[in-house]
Amino acid sequence: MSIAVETQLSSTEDLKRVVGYKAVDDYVHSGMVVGLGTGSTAYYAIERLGQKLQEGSLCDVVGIPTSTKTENQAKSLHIPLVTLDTHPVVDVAIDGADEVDKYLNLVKGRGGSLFREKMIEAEARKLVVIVDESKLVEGLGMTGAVPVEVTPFCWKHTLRRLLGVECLAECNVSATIRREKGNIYVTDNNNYIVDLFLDRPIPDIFLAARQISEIVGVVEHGIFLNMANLCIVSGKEGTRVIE
Ligand code: ABF
Repeated sequence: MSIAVETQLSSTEDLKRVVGYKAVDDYVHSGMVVGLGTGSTAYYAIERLGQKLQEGSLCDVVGIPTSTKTENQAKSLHIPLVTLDTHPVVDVAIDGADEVDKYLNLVKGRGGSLFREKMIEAEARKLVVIVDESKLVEGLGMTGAVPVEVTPFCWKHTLRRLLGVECLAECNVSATIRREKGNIYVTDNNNYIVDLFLDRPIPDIFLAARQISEIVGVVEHGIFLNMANLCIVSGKEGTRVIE
């Protein structure tokens, strides 16, 4: 019996659920405007928020969704939704990440919703990142793509310009347009995503972020610098908070 419980608690879904629930339990209070992240970990935070509003242990909370997927989940749970247009200050935002370094800089967007995430989370008084420990890295850019949202207009040109980003040259950068079921993936903002792949961590992440942003045709990139206030991390040993 105890073995079954232990196995269950260390499943990937449990690792995601525990941080999602903890983020809401510890950082969301009645009356708050909450940025609702996107992804399979943020899913559990939204689930928890819906439960607490339903049972009445939280009230007067409104959410700002960072994707249409999250918007649909929040609506199904009857979480009242607003936008930055009417609620420009976000008390707390809760979201997952693809990579987290020791300074709490992040790579995000492998799930496809980086632009809305960055726009909303940039306005958050507190950004709570929720991950399992597999997302913790020594240097950013190594475990998968660094996503860049680009305009559909002349995207091949923008992709070539991204390949030419000077400070990525030493990481042997390669780039692909993101596809889904054979078609080019289209974001919630009707843009495309170029995924950058590197063979080593980006040496100067601030310079890389700046050089990528300077390319006309880039809408936003998935490098989130100096935005996260804390990170709740789950592992087989339990959860911990990095601040
Ligand atoms: C979003 O969800 C993205 O920015 C990131 O790509 C992803 C992490 O998702 P998951 O929790 O499913 O690993 O926040």
